[in-house]
Amino acid sequence: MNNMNINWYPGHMKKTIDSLKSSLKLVDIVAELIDSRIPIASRNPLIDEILENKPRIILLNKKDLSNQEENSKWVEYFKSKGHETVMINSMTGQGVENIEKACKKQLKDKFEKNKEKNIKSNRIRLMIVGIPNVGKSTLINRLANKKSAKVGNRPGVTKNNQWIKTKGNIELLDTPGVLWPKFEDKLTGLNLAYTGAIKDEIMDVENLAFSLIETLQKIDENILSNRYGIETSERPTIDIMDDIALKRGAILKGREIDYTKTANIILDEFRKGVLGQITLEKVEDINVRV
Ligand SMILES: Nc1nc2c(ncn2[C@@H]2O[C@H](COP(=O)(O)OP(=O)(O)OP(=O)(O)O)[C@@H](O)[C@H]2O)c(=O)[nH]1
Ligand SMILES: [Mg+2]
Repeated sequence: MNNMNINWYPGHMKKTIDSLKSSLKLVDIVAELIDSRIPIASRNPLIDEILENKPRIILLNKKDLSNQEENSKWVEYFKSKGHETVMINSMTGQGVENIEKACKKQLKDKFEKNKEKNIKSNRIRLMIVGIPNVGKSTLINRLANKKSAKVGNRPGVTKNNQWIKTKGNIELLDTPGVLWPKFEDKLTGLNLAYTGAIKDEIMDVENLAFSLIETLQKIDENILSNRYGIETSERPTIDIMDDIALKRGAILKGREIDYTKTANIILDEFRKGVLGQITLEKVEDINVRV
C-alpha cells in the first residue's frame, strides 16, 4: 500500500485533477472505465466531485474475465444511479459498438438543443478516464478508426490535445485521464493487487496468493478444486496451496515446496481468467464498504 501512496502524493493528485478539469472543457461527455471484476475498488473515490455535472457513461471493461450474472447486476445498479452503462471487452471489441448509443442517450438534451438551433452535428467529443491498467489505451485503440488520420488540433486548444476519429460519430481525446484508485482500506488494496491493477505489490506474492485462495474459496469452493483437480472443501488454505504446488511440480531441491512459484501460478491464472469468470466485488458489497 505504501508504494501507491508514494505514486499518488497529494501534489500529484491536485495536478491530475487540474489537468482533468481543463480537459473536461473540451469534451461533451466522459466515459468512466471500470474493471468489472472489481467495480468498487477500480473507481476513483473523487470521481463524482471531479466530474460534477459533466455528462458521463460508465463502461464496465474486461467482461470476459468477470461473472456474467454479476455483470448484469452491476449494470442495473449503475443505471439506477442514472448512468448509462455498457459492458465491454476492449481486447476483442465486444460491446464497444454500444458506446455511441449510450453517449447519445446521455446527451439527449444537447442534441435536442442543436436541432432547435438548426445545427446539424452528431459529433460526440469523448474522453476516457480510469485508474491505471483498467484498459484505457486498449479501448482507445479499439475505438480508433485506423484508416482515418487524426482529426488534428482545434484552434484555441492546447497543442497536446489530439483528437482521434472513430468509425462512428465519436471523436476521442487521445490522452485518457489517469486517475488514482481508492487505497484507504485493505480489502480495496488486495482486490486491486489480485487483478494486477497495482504493479508495486502491497504484499509479497506468497501472502497475496494465500489470501487470494481464501477469497476464491469463499466465492466458490469449486474454482480451485476444478482447475487443479484437488480437494478444497473445509481444508486449511496452506494445504490447498501445497496441493496446487504438488500438482504443478512446484518443488525445490530437497523436496521443499516452491511457494513463490506456486503463488505466481495462482495469481497469473486468476488474472488471465483461466480460473474462470470471477467477480470479486458484488453489488451487495457496496453497503458494507465504500
Ligand atoms: N481480458 C481482457 N484484458 C483487457 C481488456 N482490456 C484491456 N485488457 C488488458 O489489460 C491490460 C491493461 O490495458 P491498458 O489498455 O494498457 O490499460 P491502461 O488503462 O491504458 O493502463 P495505464 O496506461 O497504465 O493507465 C493489458 O494487458 C490489456 O491487454 C479486456 O476487456 N479483457
Ligand atoms: Mg494506457
